[in-house]
Amino acid sequence: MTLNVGVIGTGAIGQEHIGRLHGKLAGSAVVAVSDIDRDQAAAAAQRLCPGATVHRSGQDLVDDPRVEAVVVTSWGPSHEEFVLAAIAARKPVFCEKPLAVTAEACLRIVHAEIAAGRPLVQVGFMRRYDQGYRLLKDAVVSGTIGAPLLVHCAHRNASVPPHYTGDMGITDTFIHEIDVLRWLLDDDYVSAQVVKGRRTRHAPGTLEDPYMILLETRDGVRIDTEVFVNCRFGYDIQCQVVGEDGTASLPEPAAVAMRRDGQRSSAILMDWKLRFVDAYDVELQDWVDATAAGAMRGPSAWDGYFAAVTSDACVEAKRTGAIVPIVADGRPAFYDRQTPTGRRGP
Ligand code: NAD
Ligand code: ISE
Repeated sequence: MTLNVGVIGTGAIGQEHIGRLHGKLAGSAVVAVSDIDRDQAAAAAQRLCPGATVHRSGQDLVDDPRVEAVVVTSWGPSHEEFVLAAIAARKPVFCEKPLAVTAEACLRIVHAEIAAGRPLVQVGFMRRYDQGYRLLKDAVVSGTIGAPLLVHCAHRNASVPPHYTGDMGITDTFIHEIDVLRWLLDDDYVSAQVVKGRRTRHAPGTLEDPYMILLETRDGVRIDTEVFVNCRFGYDIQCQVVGEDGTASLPEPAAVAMRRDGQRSSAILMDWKLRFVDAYDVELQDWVDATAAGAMRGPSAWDGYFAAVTSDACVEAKRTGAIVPIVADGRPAFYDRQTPTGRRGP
């Protein structure tokens, strides 16, 4: 059985996911694509999924009877429209993060999904599928380091493109930590603070870079994260949990250790595509398998909503310098079904 997928948005990650869903993973094929840049969509289809229909709009793609499930990889501000269209058509939809750009928009998706009567939405929080984060969660859950007290993280990108502006350090980048740490600790957040410091001369335009984000969880765990998106040296994701009896750290990606010319060195990956290549594969294979079986078990629309509430609070904290409370609606019982393993899955 092959799941026929339509992909809306054929930019960087859209092309990555088309390559996965058409040829790399088992049980799926990409039968339709669309992008506001139609030429780019046509070129991507020709290269990655020849024969796929190139639709004029995302809505046309959703309406295509051959499309059984939808993948949304367009720019964040367009996600809400396409996810709501897929829900209206009762088609399962995998949406890259962020689910939508505001908490209100995410809540509209939550309400539409509940009204549809069955889970249809998965959000692309792929770090939950990364082997390193899974091992780290096992270490925390096993109690080996005692109760978690503090978490130290860094999210560093070598550089960012010109369209990366404003608060994208939070809404596009830190949103990964927001989701994965909530899953890792099985906890929710209660407050956020942002501490800005000296600005790197490598930051483009008026972008503020780097800064520190401090989160407090319901259980009292304190999390500090350095967000630094023009660090130059590579793509670097760090996470260390400090417990009552020890610490546990995210493993570094495997790299050959070299000795040469009086130096010891090992390569650092330069972007997210390679750093999380296996996690994306596992994530999408799981989505294909679950979708084909009529289930939905990954990060839910509710997780997307809670991430947006947190990211909205971080944006306000960055603007005001205040410690901002994080207040979300109560989780509807509907979402208990999508998290069968552990308190919050996947
Ligand atoms: P990109 O700019 O390379 O590609 C986005 C594409 O969307 C472009 O081709 C653009 O023309 C298209 N698009 C924009 N509005 C559209 C609309 N209304 N209808 C159809 N197409 C439209 O960006 P990207 O890096 O591929 O990011 C896309 C999404 O994926 C973003 O939400 C981003 O946050 C997310 N992303 C996630 C990860 C991850 O690690 N999970 C990594 C990269 C990007
Ligand atoms: C990008 O959209 C991603 O999701 C990457 O994982 C992240 O590291 C990067 O900062 C974002 O811009």
